[in-house]
Amino acid sequence: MSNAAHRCVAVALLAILAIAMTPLTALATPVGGMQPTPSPRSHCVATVNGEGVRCFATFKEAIMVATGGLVHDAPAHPTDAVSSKAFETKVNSIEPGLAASYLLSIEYHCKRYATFSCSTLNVTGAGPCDANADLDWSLAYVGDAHNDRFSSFKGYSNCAVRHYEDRDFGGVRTEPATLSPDLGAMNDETSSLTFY
Ligand SMILES: [Ca+2]
Ligand SMILES: [Ca+2]
Repeated sequence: MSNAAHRCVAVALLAILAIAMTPLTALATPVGGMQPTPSPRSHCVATVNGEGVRCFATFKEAIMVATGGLVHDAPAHPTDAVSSKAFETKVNSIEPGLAASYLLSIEYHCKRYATFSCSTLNVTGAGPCDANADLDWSLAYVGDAHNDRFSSFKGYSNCAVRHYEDRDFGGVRTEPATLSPDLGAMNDETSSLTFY
């Protein structure tokens, strides 16, 4: 092939690539630079005994319910909860037996706990996790609205969390961990959880 023919092929390939890339770029850039509006009732609370899922318009409300009313001043944005030492200390220092509900983990629909419109599932139990490596709590199904959605998480109340691909603790599973900014191969796969 001549140099000119090589150039033609290269230009044609670049043109195809440019066309293929256009929709991705458009998707990544919000129209007019505006942030998307979070959907209402996008912060939910699930209890490990399978009582069902309750959802709230704000993260603050969800945390209040998840902690039995004891933590009423959570950060407005769930992204800030991850980096707030004050919030973590408040949640983790609730004595066993004091509250009717303990926050076991915050499961984020987005990676790195981020993005303006990130929904959360706040999983609760009747007590914190204990100091032993044994199983303390389990949630056999995260619910239709949260199934195959989690991308990052942080454990609370002394809990390490294991994520399972299928409901009832089946399929691929992660090792128990206290947090992960990116669930990697398990991104958007989790259907059930256990707490240690
Ligand atoms: Ca799944
Ligand atoms: Ca344990």
